[in-house]
Amino acid sequence: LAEKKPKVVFVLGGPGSGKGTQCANIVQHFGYTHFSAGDLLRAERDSGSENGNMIQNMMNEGKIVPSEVTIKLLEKAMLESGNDKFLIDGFPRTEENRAAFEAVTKIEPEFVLFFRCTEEEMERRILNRNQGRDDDNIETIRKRFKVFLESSLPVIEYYKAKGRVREIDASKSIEEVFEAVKVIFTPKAE
Ligand code: UP5
Ligand code: MG
Repeated sequence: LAEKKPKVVFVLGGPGSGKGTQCANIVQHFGYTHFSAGDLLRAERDSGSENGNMIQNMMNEGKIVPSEVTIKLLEKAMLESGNDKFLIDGFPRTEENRAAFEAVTKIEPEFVLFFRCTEEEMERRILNRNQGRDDDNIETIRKRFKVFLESSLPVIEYYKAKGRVREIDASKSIEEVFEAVKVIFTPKAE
């Protein structure tokens, strides 16, 4: 995978900040292939894999699945896609995730898109979503928020220190957020 020198953008933000929604828009306009780590893990869980129960239990507690499981799924998806431009949504979620991904794939992100949103708004969005996700109940949502603050924000801080973070106010409407996203993805004229 490293030999193909793929272009990777990590798309990060709290639960319900709009990562999946905006990634779908970016795919339409900018030719990226989108992989949500959460979606890949849910598909793995539903495939009858030996890790299925473990994944289900971790997700119900809002905990982070061991890096090697998630990284394998991401690598496989990227290799099979045939594309060389990827949006990786909802990963890395811990410093350990980040370091393991770098060590295994030798890939560093072009930049990190960070959707900043208030918890109040994220909670409202998740509770309105109604897509039958087992982790979309108020108890698990609170756990996901806690894990995001404690484990995932440090990843954003790490990339911020490297000047790699592009932050967007994600509490606005879907259209307004995408206008800000477009500015970031549009190549600047020299
Ligand atoms: N919506 C979106 N944008 C809106 C806007 N601007 N205004 C109003 N409404 C908006 O959006 C959520 C809802 O809000 C939708 O109904 C949408 O229409 C609306 P969505 O785009 O789905 O937000 P997203 O940020 O993708 O929310 P999601 O719930 O998917 O985020 P999580 O980060 O919580 O979920 P994920 O699937 O990434 O992870 C789930 C679990 O998997 C984790 O808790 C963890 O247990 C596990 N996991 C790992 O262990 N490792 C990983 O690497 C990844 C996940
Ligand atoms: Mg999502």
